[in-house]
Amino acid sequence: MSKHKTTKNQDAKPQDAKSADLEQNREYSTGEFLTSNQGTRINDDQNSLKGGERGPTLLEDFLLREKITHFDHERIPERVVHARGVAAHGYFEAYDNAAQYSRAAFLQPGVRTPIFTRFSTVAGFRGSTDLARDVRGFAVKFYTQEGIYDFVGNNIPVFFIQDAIKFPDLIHAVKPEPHNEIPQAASAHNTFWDFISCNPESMHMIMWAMSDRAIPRTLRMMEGFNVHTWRLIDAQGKGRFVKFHWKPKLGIHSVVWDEALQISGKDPDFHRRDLWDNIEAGNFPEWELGVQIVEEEDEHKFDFDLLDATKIIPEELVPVTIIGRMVLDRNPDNYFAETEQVAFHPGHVVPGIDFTNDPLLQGRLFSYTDTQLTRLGSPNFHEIPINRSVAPIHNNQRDGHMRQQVNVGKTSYSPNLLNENTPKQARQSEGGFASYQERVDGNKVRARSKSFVDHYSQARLFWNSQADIEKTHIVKALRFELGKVEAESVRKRMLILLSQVAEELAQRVATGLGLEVPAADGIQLNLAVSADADATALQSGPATGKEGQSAALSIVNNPLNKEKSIETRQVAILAADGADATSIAAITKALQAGGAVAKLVAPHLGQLRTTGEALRIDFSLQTTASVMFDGVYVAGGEQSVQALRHQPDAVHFINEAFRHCKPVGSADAGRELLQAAAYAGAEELLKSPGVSIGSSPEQFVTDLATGRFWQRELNAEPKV
Ligand code: HDD
Repeated sequence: MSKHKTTKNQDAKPQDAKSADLEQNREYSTGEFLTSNQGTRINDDQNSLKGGERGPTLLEDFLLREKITHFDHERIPERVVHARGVAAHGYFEAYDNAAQYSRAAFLQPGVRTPIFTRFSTVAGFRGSTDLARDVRGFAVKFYTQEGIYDFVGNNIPVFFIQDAIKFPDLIHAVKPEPHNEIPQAASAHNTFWDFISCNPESMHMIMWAMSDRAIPRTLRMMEGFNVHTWRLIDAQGKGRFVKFHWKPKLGIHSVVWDEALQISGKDPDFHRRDLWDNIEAGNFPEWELGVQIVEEEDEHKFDFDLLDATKIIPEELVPVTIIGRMVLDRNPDNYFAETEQVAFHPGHVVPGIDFTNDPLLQGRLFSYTDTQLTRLGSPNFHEIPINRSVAPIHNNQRDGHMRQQVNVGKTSYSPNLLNENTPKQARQSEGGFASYQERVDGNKVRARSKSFVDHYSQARLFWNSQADIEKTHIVKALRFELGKVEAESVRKRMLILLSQVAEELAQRVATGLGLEVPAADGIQLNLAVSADADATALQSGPATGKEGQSAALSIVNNPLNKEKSIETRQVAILAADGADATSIAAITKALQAGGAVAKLVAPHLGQLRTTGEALRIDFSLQTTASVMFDGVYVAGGEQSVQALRHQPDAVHFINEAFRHCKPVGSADAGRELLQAAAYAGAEELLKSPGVSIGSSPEQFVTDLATGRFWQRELNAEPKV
């Protein structure tokens, strides 16, 4: 049963400062009378007021009018990007080493700060699928004692463009096309790739977006980045450059594209449900916060510009130091009030954190408050409970739509004599924010720095760092996406851009498209230049001589995935009536011991007759599918196995799990079902790694911890 109760004397909600603050606005209705918005108790909410039982409704009916009017205005504009999201409450805890880099109060040793984290997809509308190939937003609101700090990042460490002035173009290109509003939540269409093909600065980001990073297994198993280089200021006022990373405790995991397509139909709320269910079950998602620190004097020691948001700092060059952790431990009470109305802004900073001149960041600093005025309707959006700071607010900003605060007194200006010249400015020693005094010197120009021009080297580093299967997935993703593009001119230009990253990549994609890779000679690849610019000077040469690798860029080889765990993994136990109770008990016990979740899936719902006690069935074959699970295990019992053998849904279940390279196991008797299921020939399936028949449940658990058995895919389609 849900832990969310509607009465006030519920089991104690965790009373961190923000939860206590929200309590002022919570409404509990259990046992209460129904009232109008004015507090008048309602006697009849089923019938409108009429002139006679069969007569017209009267304008006098204030209850009808109030109810319908409120309903008519229930919707607000969805976010122009990141419309689809899901969020949870939790806390951030600073480790002892954080304070050496920043004087921020929430980074002092052991300080625990309430947070609210919202994950999102970027392109789809609010009702779109969770499993779109897309960047995931990763936004964390810290309710610190010094005011709100917002971390507004993504699960990918770079971005498509280098300057914010291009953001509307990028988003117009990726959103559904304007004439027919097709396609929903997808980049696989003409306008997106048209834009990209003219805009080589996107190529590094494209590599990430076409990789499995863009289709996470769950939101709990992805990294988070604040993309730009930021600045941390320590207690002595010394500034350092910083890149932020969230490192997931459960490692980084993804689904495969075919699986994502199936999930979008079977359960478009897959990620949202996973986050909700795991928090309800007490499996609190956790990330550690890491920083890459660069001393100011080292700003120019790299072969890329720290201010360029299309570049990472490879972890081999500057290691990530872990400085704290975030735990999500409470679901919101109300989706609209919290998840929809939360308003993030990269410009919400506290003393100890400051900006850099990254031109993408600089433009963002304008956009986020501006967009809330349309979305939330008033400059008072900071008063909405989820946005409200736990640090007190005193200033001379006044009035506006829906003002909640009742400002007492007659002064609303500064300086003044009538109110002791307060509210007063705070010295830095009193917590006052003072902008970092960076020296700025230059002509006023609309221009791109030449140090931003190399567009392919890091894209190539990413490609080189991928395992074989990851390269194959990138090739397949590009074949899919460009295959959906109708304009051959765009496909060809994209092949040229890919050839600038890696010839092998371009060739493999071209084979799938049935095209040759055109020569790049004499073609102006970068069309994103100003009218008077020297386009040649702004043209990036192909990536050359960069054959390095970085394990942190791969999922398969990622250091975060070294620890093999089955925690919170979902396994389907396939069974029909007559199943062997002992085999079900053994596998369930083994899975639960490692923290995985076993679900009984059978041809029908209700109770499963077994050789022992009857068991409650979690899903019928009609209400779930193998794509909902990380592995499948066939229960023993001749009668059960024979029944499943003749169920196309059961056979398909195994086939699909096998095709998606998941562990497939069975008690001894299950062999026959697996043989019946083998789409690529029984022998191949039965001998494949990750298929365990009649071995101990522990073997299946080991396979589950391994995750996916990619060799199957590489064997099945060796030429991709
Ligand atoms: Fe943005 C929302 C992340 C570039 C303009 N952005 C938004 C959200 C995230 C990001 C996570 C959703 C926050 C939420 O859950 O409410 N955005 C990024 C990152 C970027 C980035 C990591 C590049 C490094 N964004 C960016 C640019 C602009 C915007 C360059 C405009 C110049 N973003 C917005 C916005 C949104 C937004 C229009 C829509 C809803 C909102 O702000 O509150 O202002």
